[in-house]
Amino acid sequence: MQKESAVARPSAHLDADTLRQMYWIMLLSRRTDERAWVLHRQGKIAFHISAMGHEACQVGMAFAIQRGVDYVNPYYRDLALVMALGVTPAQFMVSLFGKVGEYSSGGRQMPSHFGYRPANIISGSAPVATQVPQAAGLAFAIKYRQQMGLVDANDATQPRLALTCLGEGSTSQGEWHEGMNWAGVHKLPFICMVQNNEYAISVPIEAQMAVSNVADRAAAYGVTGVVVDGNDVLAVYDVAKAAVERAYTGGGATLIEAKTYRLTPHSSDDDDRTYRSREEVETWKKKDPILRFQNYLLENSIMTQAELDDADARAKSIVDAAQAEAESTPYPAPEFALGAVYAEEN
Ligand SMILES: Cc1ncc(C[n+]2csc(CCOP(=O)(O)OP(=O)(O)O)c2C)c(N)n1
Ligand SMILES: [Mg+2]
Repeated sequence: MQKESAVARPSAHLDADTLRQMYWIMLLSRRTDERAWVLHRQGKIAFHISAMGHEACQVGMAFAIQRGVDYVNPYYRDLALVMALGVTPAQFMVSLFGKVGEYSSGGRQMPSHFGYRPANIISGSAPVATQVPQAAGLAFAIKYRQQMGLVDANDATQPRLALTCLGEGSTSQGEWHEGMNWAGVHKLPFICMVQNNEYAISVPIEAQMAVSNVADRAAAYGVTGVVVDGNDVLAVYDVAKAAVERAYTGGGATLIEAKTYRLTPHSSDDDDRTYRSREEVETWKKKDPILRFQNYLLENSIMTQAELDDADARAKSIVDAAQAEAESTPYPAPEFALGAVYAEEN
C-alpha cells in the first residue's frame, strides 16, 4: 500500500541531495526575508514585501520545472521562487537598497518586481495579475514555435512551458480570467500557481469569491485544476511535477491552488492587527513550512540537527555578507533612472 503511493508521488524519487537543496533555498529565502524586515524597521530601506510562509509553495514549484530555461512570470511575493532560479541574497539586498548594479531593472523598479534575464524570469508590473496574460502569451509562442518546427518540443535547452504565480485576491482581476481562458482555448504549456494565503491585504477570501476554491474555476476554462497543501513542499512538488509533464507533453494548462498563509503583514507598510487576530497568526506559525520540512528531514534521516544548525549559521553569514556588500555599494546617479527596465543595454 505504502509502496503504491510512493510510486505515485514523484517526490518519492527525489534524492537526498535535492531534498537538502530544497531546504537550503527555503531557509536562505527566510533568513534574507527576515533581515529585510529588520532593515526596514531600522529605516535603512524604504519597502519590503515578504515571502515568509510561502516558501514551500514556491520551492516545490520551482524544483519541478526546468529551472533557468522555462519562462517564469513571478509576482512580488516570490522571493523563494526566484532564489531557486538563481537570484542570490546579495542581488536581492542591492535591490532593496536600490543601489548601483541592481540585477533586475538597474533599480528602476521597486524591489520584488523580480526580473532576471539569465534565468528567463520576466519583469512584471505593479498592477496585480498583469503577468498572467503575458505568461499565457509566452506559452502560446512556445507552442507556435514548436508547431512551426522552429524548435524541437523535446529539447530541454529551450523553454517548454510558462509558469506564472499570483495571489488569490488577484484572481478577481480581468487579466487573470483572460489569461486562463487563452491558455484553455489553445491548450497551452502553461501553469498558473495561485498562492492562496486567505487575504488580499486586509480583504478576506470570502469577500473575493463565492466558491470555496480558486481551482474550482479551472473547469470553466477547460484546464486541469488542483488544490494542494501549500505548506508541504513535497506535496506541492508532486502536483507541480504532474502539471509540468502535462505541459511538456501537449496535455495543456494547469491551475494549481496552493493553500498557505502569509506569516507577516502584507508589506512593510501594512499593520495586520487591524484585520486578523493574533491567535489566527499563531495557529499558522505552528504550521510553518520550514519547520515542517525540518521535521521531515530529521525523521527520514536526511539531515541531522547538527546539519540543520550548520545550514542556519551559513545562511546567516551569507545574509550578513550580502547586507554589508549592499550597504557599501553606491547609489546610482539620479539620471540613471531614465534608462530601460528590461532591455539588454541595462
Ligand atoms: C490592479 C491592482 N489593484 C490593486 C493593487 C494593490 N495591491 C497590491 S497587492 C494587493 C493584494 C493582492 O492580494 P493577493 O492577490 O491575495 O496576493 P497576496 O499579496 O495575498 O500574496 C493589492 C490590492 C495593485 N497592485 N494592482
Ligand atoms: Mg492573498
